[in-house]
Amino acid sequence: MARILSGIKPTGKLTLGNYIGALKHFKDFQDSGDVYIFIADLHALTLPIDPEVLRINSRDLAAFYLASGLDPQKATIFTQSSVPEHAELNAILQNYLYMGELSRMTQFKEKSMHMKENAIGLGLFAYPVLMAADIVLYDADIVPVGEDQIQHVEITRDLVHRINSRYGEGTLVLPNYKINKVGARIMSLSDPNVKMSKSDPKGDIFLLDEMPVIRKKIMSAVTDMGNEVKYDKENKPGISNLLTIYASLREISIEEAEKQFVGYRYGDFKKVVADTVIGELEPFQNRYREIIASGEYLDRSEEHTSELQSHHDLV
Ligand code: ATP
Ligand code: LTN
Repeated sequence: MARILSGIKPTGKLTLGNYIGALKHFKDFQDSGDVYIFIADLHALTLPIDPEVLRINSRDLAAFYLASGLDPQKATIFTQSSVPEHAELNAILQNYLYMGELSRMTQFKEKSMHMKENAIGLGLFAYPVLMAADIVLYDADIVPVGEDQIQHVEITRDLVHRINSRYGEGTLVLPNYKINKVGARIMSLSDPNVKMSKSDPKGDIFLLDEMPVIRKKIMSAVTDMGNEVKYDKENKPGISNLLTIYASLREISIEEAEKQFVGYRYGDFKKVVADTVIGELEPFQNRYREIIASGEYLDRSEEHTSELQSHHDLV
């Protein structure tokens, strides 16, 4: 049975990008695979964060995992920091990834670009080492992520090759990333040339936005001056992004989505996209609220984590 592992950082309010690129798909693996989904709170420390905010975000993220349809009877949901082996293996693996390759990581370059050198934490630079530790610790075969995380899974693969050639084939399991054909990179609604990201909230749809707010954001999404609903990332990045959002939520191809909107004006097209996003997020939010109100699994998550520790000989 394949082992599937992924995580999300509890750094802020989750966006529609996180949902479409990652969260929505985790449950798809739980009937056929051995699924481990965690709250990447150690990764959240790589940029400054208030401890109380981190605590609230982590609980919220656990509720989002459940609301997305992950079933704790089928999948193991846990907090990264409560399994000490993540940090232990991180300390070992840091000897096997090199400064040169870490400094080429796009995420590091983007996040550190506007920071003063003496304010960039070592953890931000070494972020992929901890992520590699997360992955190899569980012998994960498949790592479902959005497009921006491919590079980090690839560096993990380099590390696995390196370790296996040094210590023998099969020492570590070689993971593969899994991205969705449609929706692996959702762009900002206010600037369709930049990624929708929870730490850069301009133009984002947040998973807990109220329905009228979601509608307003989509209706005012930046588009081009044309009038044809067509996928063309170069010349129509805004329309292409909305088509991607629509197609991924409807689980159809971009071509099928394009066909549905032949002859539509931009305003009418946006209205259908807004209805679709609302149709998805309204029931999701209701489930989230029920989970938060009942507190059941959230309060038991600590117990769950210690069970995990005793059941698995992880390192
Ligand atoms: P931050 O802005 O704090 O770096 P983020 O929004 O990029 O956060 P992560 O916790 O880094 O969120 O990502 C969680 C998952 O969501 C990852 O698998 C990531 O690839 C995916 N993801 C993030 N943003 C998008 C996006 N705009 N489109 C598709 N997938 C995304
Ligand atoms: N870096 C990831 C979160 C993450 C992760 C992982 C994803 C941390 N460890 C291991 C998959 C596997 C991100 O989404 N920013």
